[in-house]
Amino acid sequence: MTRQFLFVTTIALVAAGHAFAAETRQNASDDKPSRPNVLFIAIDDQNDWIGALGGHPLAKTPHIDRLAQRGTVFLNAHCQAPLCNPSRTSLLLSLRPTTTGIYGLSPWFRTLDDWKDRVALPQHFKAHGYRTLTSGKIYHGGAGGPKQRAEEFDVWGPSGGIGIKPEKKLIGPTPMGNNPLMDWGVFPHKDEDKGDYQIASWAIEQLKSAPKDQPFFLATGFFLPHVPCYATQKWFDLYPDNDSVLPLVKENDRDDTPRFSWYLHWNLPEPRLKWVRENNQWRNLVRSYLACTSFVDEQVGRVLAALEEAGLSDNTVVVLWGDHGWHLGEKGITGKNTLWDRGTRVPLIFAGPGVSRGGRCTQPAELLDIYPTLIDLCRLTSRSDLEGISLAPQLHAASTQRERPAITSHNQGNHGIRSERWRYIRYADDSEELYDLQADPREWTNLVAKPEHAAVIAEHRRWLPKIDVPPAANSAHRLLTYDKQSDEAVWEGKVVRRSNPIPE
Ligand SMILES: [Ca+2]
Ligand SMILES: [Ca+2]
Repeated sequence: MTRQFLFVTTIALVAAGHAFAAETRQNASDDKPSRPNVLFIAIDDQNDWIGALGGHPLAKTPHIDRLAQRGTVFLNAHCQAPLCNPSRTSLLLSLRPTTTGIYGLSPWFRTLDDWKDRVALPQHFKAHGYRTLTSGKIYHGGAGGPKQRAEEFDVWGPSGGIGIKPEKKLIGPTPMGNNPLMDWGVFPHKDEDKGDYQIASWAIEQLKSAPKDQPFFLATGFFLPHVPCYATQKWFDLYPDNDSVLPLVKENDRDDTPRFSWYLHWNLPEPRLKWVRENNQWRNLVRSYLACTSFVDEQVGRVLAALEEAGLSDNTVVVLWGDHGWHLGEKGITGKNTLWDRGTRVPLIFAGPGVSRGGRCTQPAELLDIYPTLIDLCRLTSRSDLEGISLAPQLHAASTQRERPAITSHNQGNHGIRSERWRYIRYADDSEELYDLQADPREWTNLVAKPEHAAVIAEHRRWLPKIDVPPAANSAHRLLTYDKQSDEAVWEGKVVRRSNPIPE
């Protein structure tokens, strides 16, 4: 954070404040139609295994698909960080992790002097007269005590989460510490006892009782298909119990990825492909993830049905997003923390006033674009301190070109640049990858050494973040740092050397 950047930001905020005051006065005196409501739906660890996105041919998500038909779906949308806390912080502030230094699961950005007073997306809506409500997982972790929480949203519903769970792990001990979250499978229970069912029910109640004279910003954050992925038999029955359900993987796919690519997920509780295969868990994991995705889809459907029944569909902007992707065997791993499409590509769907029906946009889009897009759709005062760019032109006409690619960063110095056709990755040690998604949608063949692609590589390098700050104070969990001079990487406080075997 440079002094100059802070100064410019302060000027911009003051200017925005004046503009807002002027507009508020104007609104009080005219009778413009009231602003649309916002229904803001987050799904944790939801990759592109959604019918409308085509990431998995068997994925059954009829309710989300219907939302996509009613609105516009971004087929090339990517998170700014492949991990909960940095991705959500980026989305809610419209700032890149490389600007805030939030790369790990902590800190909470409000604990940092630079960002403690930053106006987050729901706060900007509150400042425009909206009633703001939240339940489930929107920010990563709670916002602190009641006083701090009231600063973020007016009304707090249930926190959701796993809900009912088995007394002990279903799949037995997993490698790298037997983390209790690393579990999945068929578990008999009632859907009603799940955290996600309960937050959907709460959201439905809020829609039914929404005051008519005040617009709302209602945030609903689903936990599944984040692990542990428990579901009842009926959800598993949607998917074949044979190997046709498995994603296509290439054996030895990592032979042409740089060693540094392993450092981004060096030692984690999420098992490798080798382990899930050897322990007969691959198909069970894939089916569990899909079953939980379909379960969440049903909860989304319940909320959308309530929106319709309350007569609010025509005056409510719905945005649905996932915070990052998830591997289920591709590139030899399960879990997040990668810069490939499986780790970065997410659902991003808008519907409602100002959004074309049936739009399918293949232009690169970023989750931090949501903030300025909602400002546009709801005619709020614009802000000059956001790093996102409004998607309103694409919501009007999906084929409208975007100049900027989607950029994902995972710890300082590691960036993925996704254009309409290509993915370019550069790691902190300067190693690189290049994929032609048109010819190679699974990113199996790293083309970076091919001289004929020099121009493409140069064009993508141009988009590497110019601001690329080190981790913020008190950063922890899934943190990687690298010192070029000594060629020393440090993963979660431990030095990783070139000669260390890759952990399994
Ligand atoms: Ca997540
Ligand atoms: Ca490969």
